[in-house]
Amino acid sequence: MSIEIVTADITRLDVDAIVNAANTSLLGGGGVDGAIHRAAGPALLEACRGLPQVQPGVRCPTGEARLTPGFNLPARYVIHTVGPVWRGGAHDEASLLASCYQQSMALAIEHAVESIAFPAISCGIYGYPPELAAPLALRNLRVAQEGIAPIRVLVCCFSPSMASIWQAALNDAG
Ligand code: AR6
Repeated sequence: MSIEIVTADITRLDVDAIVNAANTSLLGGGGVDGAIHRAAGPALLEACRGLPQVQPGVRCPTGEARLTPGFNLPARYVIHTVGPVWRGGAHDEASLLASCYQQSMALAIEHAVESIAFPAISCGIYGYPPELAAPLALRNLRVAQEGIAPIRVLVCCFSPSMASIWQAALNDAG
């Protein structure tokens, strides 16, 4: 098992895949989504546009994941996932966030990814408390790594304060 917490701009990381905290349209937005689209270039938007809509305007329902090439990024792939909006915790937020990590890891394994970086999905604009998101994410990442060839998993935080919350959760998990 290998999980590391780093403080960095995820678009700069030299890994096989980076995960995008997207919205259901997959057509870009603010936060890490905006940064990934800017760094990958316009071909990423075209690739996302080409993904099938499961409902009008929805290319990836909340809790699911989709894979595209990374285009101008150092990463070969972008795995787009849509975290839940935090609405107090009684609206399935935890199981939807768990599903983001599970589905992203399943796609990574399917594509023989050897290293992958996750942002703190839902912990920005979507308002998920990071103290609750971190242990849940790490638990799911650990389970996803059981019984497979080792994958290097990074959680890429954008600020030292976010990284310290994730590092504490990693330390607590032993
Ligand atoms: N590298 C790593 N982490 C980053 C970067 C970066 N370049 N930029 C921001 N973060 P957010 P969400 C951190 O809001 O909460 C978009 O508009 C950020 O500080 O990007 O899942 C989508 O289109 C925070 O800790 O994602 C959706 O509409 C974490 O990434 C919505 O935001 C996630 O924050 C998704 O909201």
